[in-house]
Amino acid sequence: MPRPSIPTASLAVPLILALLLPLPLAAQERSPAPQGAEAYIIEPADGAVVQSPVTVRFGLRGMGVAPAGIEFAHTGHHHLLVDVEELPPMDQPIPADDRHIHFGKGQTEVSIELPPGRHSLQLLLGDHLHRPHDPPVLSPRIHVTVEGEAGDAR
Ligand SMILES: [Cu+2]
Repeated sequence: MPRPSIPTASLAVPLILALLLPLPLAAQERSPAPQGAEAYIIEPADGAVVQSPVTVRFGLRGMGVAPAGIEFAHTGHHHLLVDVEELPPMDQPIPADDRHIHFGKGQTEVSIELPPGRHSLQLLLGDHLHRPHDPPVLSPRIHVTVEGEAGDAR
């Protein structure tokens, strides 16, 4: 049976590409944040006792809000971290799950369902590629208590 011959050159090109491509991406510099840029939670107040759904309003000083995918200096979009104890790595795109909520359309508030009990909320700005800026624009972490009988929401 004749064996198919694989020309080595055709293999070498994709291999070289595969080796080279991740490098420029990984080495891409993070978007700079201007000095004094600040993210903060306008509402609710730290320590507030609230009812679900909770309206969270996002504040940003010294930078602008732009939708994800739009590369424009000193802008970004908000990410709401809910009950996140350990911050995600600051040199990688912010994870997207129910504790790391992306507002890629440039939203500046959300109404979020939270079960009764104590929760933490924190904002982290991400650039057009969902990466934290350099330095990261991270709000203080606040805590709220959602009213309701234990077991109400589950
Ligand atoms: Cu994002």
